[in-house]
Amino acid sequence: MGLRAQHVASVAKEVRRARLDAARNVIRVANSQRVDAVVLAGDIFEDNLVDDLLVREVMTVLEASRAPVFVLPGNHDALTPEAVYHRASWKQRPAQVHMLDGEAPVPVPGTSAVLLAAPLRQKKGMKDPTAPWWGRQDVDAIRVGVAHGSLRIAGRHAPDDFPIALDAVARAGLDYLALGHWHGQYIHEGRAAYAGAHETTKFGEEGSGQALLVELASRGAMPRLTPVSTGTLSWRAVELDLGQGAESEAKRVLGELRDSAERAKTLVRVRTTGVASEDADAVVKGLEDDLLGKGFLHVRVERHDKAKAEVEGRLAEIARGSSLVAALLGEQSGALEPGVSEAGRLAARRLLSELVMEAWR
Ligand SMILES: [Mn+2]
Repeated sequence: MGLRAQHVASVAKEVRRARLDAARNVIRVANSQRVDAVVLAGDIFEDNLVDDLLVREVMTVLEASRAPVFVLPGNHDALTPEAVYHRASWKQRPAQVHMLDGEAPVPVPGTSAVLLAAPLRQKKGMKDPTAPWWGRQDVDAIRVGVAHGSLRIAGRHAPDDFPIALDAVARAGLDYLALGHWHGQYIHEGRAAYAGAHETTKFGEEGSGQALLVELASRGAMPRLTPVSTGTLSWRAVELDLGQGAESEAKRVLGELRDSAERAKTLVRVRTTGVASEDADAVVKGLEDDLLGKGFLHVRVERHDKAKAEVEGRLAEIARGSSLVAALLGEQSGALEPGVSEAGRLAARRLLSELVMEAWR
């Protein structure tokens, strides 16, 4: 809540409003499924500077929940002295909204389950937030951990990202571990999961716009996990390879976007790549106007292509310093091995263009 959405500044207000709508969806599903608890595993707020008006709007959403709502401070809304959770506006929250800000297990009313919380008190940290639970299995109840950080999966976490042991569930004797931090829904070995951000935050983000319905029958039983769609906006990212011919590519992109269900709720990003021919500018502009005219919420064209003349100029420059490159470009055809075919020369030229563009990036 309170996402600044500077990447889509012109519709930031709509994007922020959508996040409230999606939160209402979470509570609506929770009510219709008659859940025992709603667990929000951190980063409810973008930061601790969010507007008080937003804090009150979020409360109004949570007030509609029939089940108790448990809120864990994450790294964005960490429990620092300046935390949003210390404000008067948050302290006036509805009676069914509880903070997970302590170490003692929190019983879920009407069930035999307890929540173990790992509230964050800083933005970054090297320690596993679940470590204090390890080896403490003295509770005869369904044990649900609630933590915020990154599962220690190679390439998917930074050392200061509150790394979480892959076997945290076994170490702490948990039935289930509710995780927050990653935006995409991710289930780890059936007993730990990121539900995902309830609404997508940016282009190219996968698995967000969801919540997770978690059913725990008894201590030790495998949880039953059911993804629930809660997002309201769709973020479509498409690529336009101008090297493949601008006209046909523009047609393909238009066709790809034709099936967008609700255009007023769809943001589109078109990213151009490849070596652009002379007619590319006009075609790209035409495509942008076309899409804007079709009623999409937001259309952004990002040019990552290179003008043909520019690439040719750079190639010619390189060719002056290399007889092989010059030969491949066909400027000194005599320097090539007699066996090199015209097709081979063209392929080499294309490869060189790509290398030049790669170096530019
Ligand atoms: Mn986070």
